[in-house]
Amino acid sequence: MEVSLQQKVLIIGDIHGCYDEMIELIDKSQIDLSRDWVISVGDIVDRGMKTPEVFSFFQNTPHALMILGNHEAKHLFQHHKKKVDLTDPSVAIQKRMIEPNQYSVMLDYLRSQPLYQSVEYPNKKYLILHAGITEDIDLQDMPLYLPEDYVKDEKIKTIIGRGSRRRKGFDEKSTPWYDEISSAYTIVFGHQITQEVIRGENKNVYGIDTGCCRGGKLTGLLLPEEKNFQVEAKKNYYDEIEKNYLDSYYLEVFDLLSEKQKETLLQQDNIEKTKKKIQQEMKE
Ligand SMILES: [Mn+2]
Repeated sequence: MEVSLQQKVLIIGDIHGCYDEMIELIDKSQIDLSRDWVISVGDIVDRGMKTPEVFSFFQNTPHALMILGNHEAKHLFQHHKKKVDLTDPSVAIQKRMIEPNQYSVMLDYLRSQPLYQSVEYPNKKYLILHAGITEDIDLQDMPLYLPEDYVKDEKIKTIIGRGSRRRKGFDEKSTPWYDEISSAYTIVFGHQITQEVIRGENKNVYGIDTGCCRGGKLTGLLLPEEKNFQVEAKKNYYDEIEKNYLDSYYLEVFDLLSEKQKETLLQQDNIEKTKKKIQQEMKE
């Protein structure tokens, strides 16, 4: 979208249900939502306690936009496939915290949100996406919306951050994509939790997920001045959810299994394996 230099745009990192911190951040930035804009880098759902409130804010505020993150994609994909991914508790946990009608309204809303969003000032342009891009991804041939069976599309998985920890440019071994990328845009992204904002080798990116849902900070980048605003998390919501929901999640999942699956899982080895898989998946 094109904006004038008189309009401010506040881009907010992964919110993950941290509604109170989000409102505090917007207040702190002093933007005027009758003229200025708020844009989320995606992952408004899961982890935190107030996803319904965050969702209502984006749905009901004309100048608030969001793009999709890997967590929104998980919800849409599992709904489309009509099955629960047993190794991934975040969707099941979130569904317990939101009223079923509102959940289906939320899915409809998410389905129509884009995978990326440009913000073009007269003198500089920005591209907002959730996880990142590697050089072989040309936005010209990227779809703007998430196809229902997107898990077969490596380009979409890259931009949205599905399976990131195993991807070159995103894993711990290779050079991070944001140190190598060259683009006509300054890229603003979330997904990767760091203590401080990521600027990359060439200072042409802003990575703004500072882990609010895990007790870190919620970061906003205010354009056109490129000024950071931050709000401290009120608590580590992720830990709390793990404590309160994960054990009952195991039990619930166990109930869903067939007799044969139960038998297999009851061999100590497999329980440990499954738990490990679940914990790994929770990190993403
Ligand atoms: Mn996230």
